[in-house]
Amino acid sequence: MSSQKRISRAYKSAKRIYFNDHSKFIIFSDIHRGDNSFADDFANNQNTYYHALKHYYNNGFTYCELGDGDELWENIDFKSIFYAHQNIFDLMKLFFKEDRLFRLIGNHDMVYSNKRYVEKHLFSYFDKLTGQNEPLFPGIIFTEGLVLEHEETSQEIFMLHGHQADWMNYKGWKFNRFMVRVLWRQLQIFGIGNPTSPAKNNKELIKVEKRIKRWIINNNNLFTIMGHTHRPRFPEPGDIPFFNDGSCVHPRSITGLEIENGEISLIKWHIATTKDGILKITRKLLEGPQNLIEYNN
Ligand SMILES: [Mn+2]
Repeated sequence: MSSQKRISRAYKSAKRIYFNDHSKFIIFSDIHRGDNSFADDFANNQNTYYHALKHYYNNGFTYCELGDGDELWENIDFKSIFYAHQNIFDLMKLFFKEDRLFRLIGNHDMVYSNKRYVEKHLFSYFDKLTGQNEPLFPGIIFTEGLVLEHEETSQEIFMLHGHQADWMNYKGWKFNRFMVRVLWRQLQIFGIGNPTSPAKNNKELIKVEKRIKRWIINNNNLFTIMGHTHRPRFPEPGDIPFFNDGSCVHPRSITGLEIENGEISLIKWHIATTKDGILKITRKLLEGPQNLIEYNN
């Protein structure tokens, strides 16, 4: 199957929800939550991410996580990730309970396309304090795509992880996972990255972006958001409407896309130092806000 067909399939099988100008969404991807070891790229940003997510929870946002949320190549089971970042999962649980959490499949958490795996590992967890199984995300369904459809304008916003445009990470994900487990995890501790990842390989990154842009053009310039490459993208109205939220494993920050008041913005959260030397987590607007409807052409 070609990358174009795989992207179309992600679109056709996407979960669809309606939204309006009062809806608020925060879009993150590529969090790569790990086990908090030296190989856990996310560990540096865990406080920043937790603080940002709490801000969005308190302010009524719906959380769209566009894949690679959990790092299941380096970590064989979800349990070690869960206990390393339980505060984050407690927060995600609240989003889920209120029907404000949508999670997509990425190549690092492709096992979530297996419903039995999800039921076994994500529906509930063992609470070490109470000694009982407690609900985590009971009934959660991971999809390849998510489409937001505007109630009045019918404008569609299509979200996917993006590995559908990347053969080695779609068809070859089991081989890549194997290489990461036996080889790259060890090298990563010494600062050497995995060369099959488009996040670490510019040529691959450009190819993946080209394929998705071609699909967008062939599909009537559909407003599309993905992650996977870890490279934030925020086009001007009139350009190909290809957005990327970036990742949560940048060395010192996390990036994401906010949708609020019918507008989209690219934001980053990072740790800044105040005049008196206090470390403070702050939100910085990088691009926008830009009216969604202006991308409708
Ligand atoms: Mn990915």
